[in-house]
This record gives sequence, C-alpha cells and structure tokens, in this order.
Amino acid sequence: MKPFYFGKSSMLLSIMAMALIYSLTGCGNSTHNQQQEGAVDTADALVDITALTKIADTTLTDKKISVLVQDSLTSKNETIYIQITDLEGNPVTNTNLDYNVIMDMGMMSHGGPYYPLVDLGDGIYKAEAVFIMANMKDMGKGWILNAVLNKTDSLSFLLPVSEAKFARTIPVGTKEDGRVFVSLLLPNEVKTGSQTIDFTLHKMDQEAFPPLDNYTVEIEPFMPDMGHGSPDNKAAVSKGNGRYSGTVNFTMKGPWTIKVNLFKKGEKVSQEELVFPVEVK
Ligand SMILES: [Cu+2]
Repeated sequence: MKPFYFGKSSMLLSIMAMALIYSLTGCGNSTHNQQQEGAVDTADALVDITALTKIADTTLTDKKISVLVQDSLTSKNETIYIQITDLEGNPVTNTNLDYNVIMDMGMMSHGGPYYPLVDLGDGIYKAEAVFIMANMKDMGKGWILNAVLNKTDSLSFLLPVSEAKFARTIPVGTKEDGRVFVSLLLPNEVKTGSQTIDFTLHKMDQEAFPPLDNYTVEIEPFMPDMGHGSPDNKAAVSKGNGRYSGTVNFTMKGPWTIKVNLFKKGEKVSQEELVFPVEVK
C-alpha cells in the first residue's frame, strides 16, 4: 500500500481516508475504544493553566468543566487539559473522571490512540490523544472528547482538529503489527543543537489503538537543500506505553527533514521511510 497521509482536504482523499479507515477498523459505527494502562506521568505537573486556550466548556448544576489546549489542536499527538471548578471558579478535586476520543465522520465513526488521564491536582486533568486525521468539512461532527464525571454525568466536547502544518502523525505498514501510527512529538520549529526527540507508536487493533513497545525508531536528520545530515544522533528507544525517546542533532539553521524507519531485532520492519519536516531556527 502506498503511504497515506490522513486528513488532506480534497474530496478524493477524504473518500479514500474514509474507505481506508472503514476497511481497517472493519466496523461502521463503533465508538468503542480501549484505554491503556499507563504509569503516572508527572513531567508537566506544573502546567500554567492561565497560559492555555479554552476550546470548549459546559456547566452542570454545581460544576463547570472546561477543555483547554496549548494553542489549538492539529492532526498529531496532542495534550488536552480538563479543568473542573465550582460555579465560582474554585477548583473541584476528588472527582472521578474518565474519557475517550472518537471521530464522527457522518457515515461512520472511529477512535484513535489515547492515554489514561493524569490527575495534576487542583481539579486539572491531563489527557493525551493522537488525532490520526483532521476534522473534515461536511463530514460528521469530527473529533469528540467524551467524558464521564463521577460515573454519572456524561459530557461531550467537540474538538476543532485542523490539519497539522508539518506531518507529525504518519501511518506506516509493518511486518508484524499491520498499520502503525508513528507520531513525532517535536514542535514545528526547534533550535539548533543536540536535543531529545520523542515519538509515540500505536497500532490499530479492531477499534482499539494499543501502544507498541519493542521497536527501535531509527532517525536520520537531513538538510535537503544542502544534501547533508548530522553526527551524534541516537535512535529513539522504548520507554514503555508506546513512548520512545532518542537524541537528534541539528547542526545549522534552516529546513530539515527527519527520515524515520522502524526496526525490530536489528531488522527494518517498516515498509516505507517516513519523512517529518522540521524548521530549525
Ligand atoms: Cu476520521
């Protein structure tokens, strides 16, 4: 199968995307998804909620639930914050919150990879989901975050997910795991020098998108305009829960690409080389 980038806006690609997802999930209307077990991630426990952008909210009789993001949501691995306050704006803690994400495409719906909620305290919860495609005009409601509060109140938030400027989540065929979604967590613009490079890997299993460990994500930074790469890069290795971390070195400013191949036991197992553009400032 040719490489396919989800979420292009032309009608032809829309139809292809729909047909592809339909055939891959093999299920027309399921909203089922499977939440993966995960270790508590406290790396960004000190999130500045006032610096975030609210994209949706709803008010219950005694609570207000807000959905916040860094800037906006695009078709990639994204972090979403859910804030619960009382009607005066004071944090409400000790709530039981559960969630999933689905994409309503009109004639069908499908899920995407997502991680368990992390309770950051002060009524703030961190969700993380991979939007494997962008919302499409005139095709259903698009991505929806469904939350259940204290096992009783069901809430639905429409998520405005637009096309990522640079591809950050790309599907690739593999030997053993079928189609694998490779998500690069690097921002569009980075600084020169050696830095951490993180990926997440998820496969499609019926309607669920379980994380994949036991791969090595080989990276090769390249400057297409100048025809050179860089030394001292380290392949991203598994940290568990589908998360991978390595080191990338950008030796000068300008447009770079990162070529990515998946390896298992020293053997290349991805069917095509993936190319992620990065602007080095
Ligand atoms: Cu979709």
